[in-house]
Amino acid sequence: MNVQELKHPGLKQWVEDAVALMSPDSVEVCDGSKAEYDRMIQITIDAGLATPLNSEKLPGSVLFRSDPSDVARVENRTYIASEREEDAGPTNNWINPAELKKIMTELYKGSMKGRTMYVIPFSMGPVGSDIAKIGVEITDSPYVVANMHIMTRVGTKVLEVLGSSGVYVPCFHSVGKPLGPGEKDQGQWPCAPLDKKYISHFPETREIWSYGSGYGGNALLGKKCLALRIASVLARDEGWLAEHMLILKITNPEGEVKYITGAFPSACGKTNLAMLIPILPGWKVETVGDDIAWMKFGKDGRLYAINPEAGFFGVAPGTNNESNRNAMESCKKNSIFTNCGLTEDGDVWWELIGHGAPGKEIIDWKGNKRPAPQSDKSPKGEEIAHPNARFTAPASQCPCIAKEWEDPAGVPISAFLFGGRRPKTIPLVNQAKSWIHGVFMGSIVGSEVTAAVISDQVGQVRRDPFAMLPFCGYHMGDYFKHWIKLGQSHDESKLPKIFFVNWFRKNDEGKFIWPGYGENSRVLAWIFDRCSGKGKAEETPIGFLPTLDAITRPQGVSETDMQEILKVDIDGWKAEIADVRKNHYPKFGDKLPKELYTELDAIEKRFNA
Ligand code: OXD
Ligand code: MN
Repeated sequence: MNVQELKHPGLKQWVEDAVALMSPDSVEVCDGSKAEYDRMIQITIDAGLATPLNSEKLPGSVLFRSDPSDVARVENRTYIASEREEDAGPTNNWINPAELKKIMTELYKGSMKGRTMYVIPFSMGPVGSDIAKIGVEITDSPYVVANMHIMTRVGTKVLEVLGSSGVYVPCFHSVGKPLGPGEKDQGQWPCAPLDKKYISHFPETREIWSYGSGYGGNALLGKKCLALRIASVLARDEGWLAEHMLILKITNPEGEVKYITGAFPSACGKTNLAMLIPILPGWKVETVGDDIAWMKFGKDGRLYAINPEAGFFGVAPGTNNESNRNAMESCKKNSIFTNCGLTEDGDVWWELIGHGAPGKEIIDWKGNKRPAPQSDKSPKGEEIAHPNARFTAPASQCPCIAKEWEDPAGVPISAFLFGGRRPKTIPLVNQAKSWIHGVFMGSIVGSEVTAAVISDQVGQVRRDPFAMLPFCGYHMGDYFKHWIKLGQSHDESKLPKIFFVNWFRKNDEGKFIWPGYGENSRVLAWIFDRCSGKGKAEETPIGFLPTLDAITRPQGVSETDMQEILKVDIDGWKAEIADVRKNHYPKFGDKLPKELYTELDAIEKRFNA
């Protein structure tokens, strides 16, 4: 489709203005067809950016290698440009919106020369769902178009819902690498240097402007930018929740079904939990979403969640048939791999994939030939796949996708989980005493830093409230307030119950006590039962903990181990509370709701009682 055929006058004008600013050689409005996807992939293959993979092992799949300077989300180049700095809050970067638009307009001038501008109408959530939102991304990257095809619903059907006056979130994206006459990418991933990259959000006008990066959340603007940063602002204003949460469907042996959502900071096994294979006989766990949940109240007063995405953008290293067989199956075909190793037989390889690589050589993520690894580990410090290498796979290919994953009405949520990597103190599972206590739990979520995140802070606990720190489009203190307000304005008995889980407790030798993965279904079963008013628990100063016999023990976990991970570590909690009081809550200044200090005081008092 060409721009002239657009039926929405505002959208047409916006595209025409962008064309005048960015000067692409040509413009295409995406229709979302398979033919279009195939064409995008062919364009990237012809430009030397994509390598087709072995058509028997990974049919319809390709591998990309990005520039080494463009391998992850760039949090220090990500901006919440609200009118007032205090509305962005202390945990977001801020630039005055007019000033930022001026800087970026200069960068966008002629930035698409030599390239095609693609106009991608996309829906976050099933097309036409009341909970869904429409965005339109303008990009000069066919890699982005292909990824958006998998991660969102794209094309003509979205324009039909938008009609001639519908509301959409306008999203600009340019890789920031115009081409001179006759110039081609020739295998060189196009992007701009770090100090020219901007991932900008304008919360009042609900706009997204991204420049200089072609990678992941910086460029696939439906995901973190729209579905979390902008949507969190919409949710605050409209009385719903846009959260960094997976969505699970759980069925017990009696056939009863419950849905739960869960927020975990990066590197805590969220995708693995979203696709868990339960070891408990008779229990079934299915996936509705692995990263983001949008939740609105139904007429019955319950919260209903949709997964706004249509695919998985999963971290490859560490994914194998033991840790996540369903993810391995999901990316067996029609998938896009980025920054993985390439084996001699045209297969992908990454650290902890579960096997060595065939043949003599392998090509690493930087395009260098290296000796093929015999085991599933690379030489230390010389990864063959980048630690943030990714697979983009259609959710519909997931063997455990729930049949209602695209239900436009969403699924009713019974429980929220919060979690993090906490080697000490935080028990295996703990149920909040009330909504406000649960909000308190969410506000202090923390996770031990692993080498994959920030190497110079390994072992320290980094607080990441609600796992939203990099994704909240406004002041986090106001975000806490929004959660508290929802509790106050709804019938608490119909709200999800809140739990804190921790699969990562370690013993004094530094070994994990709890085996995790499928064994976590033992904990999910207790949570499920608690939501039905069952499941044995004991009230403690920190919340409801399972009694020792309430959760069956996995092999290799002794009764003493179980006691250890289910007890209240009084000294550890006192230190935790002191840390929150001294180092965490003060960051939010006077926007930190007083109700949270009241919770903190109450827990402290219970210890001293
Ligand atoms: C992600 C993240 O990539 O949370 O989903 O970092
Ligand atoms: Mn995420």
